[in-house]
Amino acid sequence: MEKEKYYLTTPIYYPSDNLHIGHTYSTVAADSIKRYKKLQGYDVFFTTGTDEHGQKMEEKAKEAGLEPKEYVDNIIVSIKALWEKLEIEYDSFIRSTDEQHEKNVQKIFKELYDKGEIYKSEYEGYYCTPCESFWTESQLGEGHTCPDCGRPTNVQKEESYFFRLSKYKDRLLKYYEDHPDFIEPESRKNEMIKNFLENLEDLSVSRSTFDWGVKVPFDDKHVVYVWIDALSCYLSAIGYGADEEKFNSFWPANVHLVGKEITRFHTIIWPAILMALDLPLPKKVFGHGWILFDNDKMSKSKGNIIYPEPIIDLYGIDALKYFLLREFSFGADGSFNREKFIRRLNSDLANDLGNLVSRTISMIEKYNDGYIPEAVEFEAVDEDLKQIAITTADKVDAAMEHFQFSVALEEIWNLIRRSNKYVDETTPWILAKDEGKRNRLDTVLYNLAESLRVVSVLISPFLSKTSISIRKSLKIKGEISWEDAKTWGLCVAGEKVKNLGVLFPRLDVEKELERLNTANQELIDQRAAEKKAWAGEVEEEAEEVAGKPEITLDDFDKLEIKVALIESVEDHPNADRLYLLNLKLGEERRVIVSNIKSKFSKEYLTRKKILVITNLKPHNFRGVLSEGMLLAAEDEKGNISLATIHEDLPDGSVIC
Ligand code: ME8
Repeated sequence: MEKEKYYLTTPIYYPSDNLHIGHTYSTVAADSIKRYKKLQGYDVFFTTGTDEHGQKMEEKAKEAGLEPKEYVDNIIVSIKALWEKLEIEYDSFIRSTDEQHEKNVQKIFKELYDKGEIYKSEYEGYYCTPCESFWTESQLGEGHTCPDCGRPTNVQKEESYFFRLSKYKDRLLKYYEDHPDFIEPESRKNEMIKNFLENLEDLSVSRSTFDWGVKVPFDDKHVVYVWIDALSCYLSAIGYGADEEKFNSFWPANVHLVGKEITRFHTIIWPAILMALDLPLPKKVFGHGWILFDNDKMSKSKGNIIYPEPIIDLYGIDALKYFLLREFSFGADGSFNREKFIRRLNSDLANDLGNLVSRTISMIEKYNDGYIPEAVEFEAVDEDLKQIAITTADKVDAAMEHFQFSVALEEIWNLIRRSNKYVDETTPWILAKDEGKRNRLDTVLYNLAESLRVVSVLISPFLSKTSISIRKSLKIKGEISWEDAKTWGLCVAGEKVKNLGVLFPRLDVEKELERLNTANQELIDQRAAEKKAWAGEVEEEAEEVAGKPEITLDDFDKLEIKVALIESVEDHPNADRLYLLNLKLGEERRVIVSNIKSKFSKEYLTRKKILVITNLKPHNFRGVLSEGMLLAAEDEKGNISLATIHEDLPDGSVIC
């Protein structure tokens, strides 16, 4: 039977070499959803990517002294490396500069224009450059600031194409009503209706003040508004315009995961565009909260950015993923705090999960030579454990229906804690002292192994590395499925367990705070140093392009440049690549040595009038004294043109 398709996306990120843990939030969540749905038997397609056009990027590239494409190409490498480090299982990394995508954006724009959904007019409004958004006065924050990012806006006027967004107000409201799960969490839906839908105006969808974007196909003075470009990436990634079968099998998306500040684009602009294109709408847009640092927004200028890399290097991917998904409620803002992070690692990963794994495996080793025993003698407490174990998956499902990761993990940890309690209740170390309790001991050990196996399935979408370790340790072979978490008795008696050592060591809070802080600061410093070195290089290059340092007229006056007639050309007797040019400058005769042999023939040069610096200190080139230097222009490819004069002035004339 064909698997049901499930299409899921993260935002299409602005290329930045500075992605912090906040940026990893959507991606870690999406990766978990992908693994969870896959385990349930869905054919999942997960898209992420980069949103590379726009004025901001054009400016950044300029600052870096690069062409925009060259600039973004460099950054993409670091973004992909981060996703690889986090073992993110995406299926498509779409770039808004991909050729097919650019074609799609033009096709979409033209289709909307042909349908009368886009028209040309003039725009005057408050423009926020970082957000690349125009705002009306009523939408602005205090002091004419951008309502999205809080930064100052400036008034700009330009000719623009407009999308008839205002006419979609009623259809959007009706869609929200008919599809109560379209916007989650619920609070964001109310915000959208109250803050944005009520005063919906037509949307400016082209820019003519910068160049770095997809050209409007029928008016190349304009580039397409970055948000149309970026949102359409969701379509391009699954074959829009190229592979209709694939596209139709995955569209509409099941869920777009986005940060709260871009929910508006995904729940108002995007559905309206799709309605105008007669395409079905995504089933859900989930606007998650922001991760703050100690309740403050993370920013480079505040120096409070928390990078994921040091956390992964010190504690592993699963520790970071667990903290992000467990600590914060996905829809709300949350604050990262190092101490909270370490304490949670200690309590949940070391004490609860790590402890259950190590106790179970070491007791099987100690009391049964490492072999999983058979369960033969049951008591009420076993049934209690079993019931909790096999019903946890349903509880996780209920939470995951609304992407409540923290609730889902809390349910799994209830089972882990219940299993640890089961050890304390059944006291295997006492049973082991009494040969008559052998069957009971075997049953307890089997149940513990089995409960751990169920845990390994349940945590697999969220802590995939740990899940694999546990399964290896219990010798669970083959693929697992979500159903395995609802079934009791799949551990095979007689298999020999493998001790993999400590999965999550207990951490000394003070010591780790210091280590974590230092590692993060080192990365901040290293990145700042790299930026500085890079800026230095760019400056040097710019200087080269801009030319040599300023000179005064007096400096220039020191040069003597004259018109010289090349009377004849000879090969240098001692150097294959050099010519000797015999020059006539009025009454005077001179020889200069020149390296233009590979560029010009003797015939070409003979009888040419050229410009020569005549007061240059003579220099001996391989035994021939050169009395001056000719002037020529050279381009980047090494093409040379000799400097000469247009008027037919006599040789010996002075350049002034
Ligand atoms: O907005 N906590 O890209 P982007 C949680 N290109 N999430 C955070 C965060 C934080 N501290 N900081 C950033 C864009 N994010 C557009 C998207 S989609 C068609 C175009 C999230 O790189 C932010 O909320 O600025 C957003 O969802 C994502 O990172 C990418 O942001």
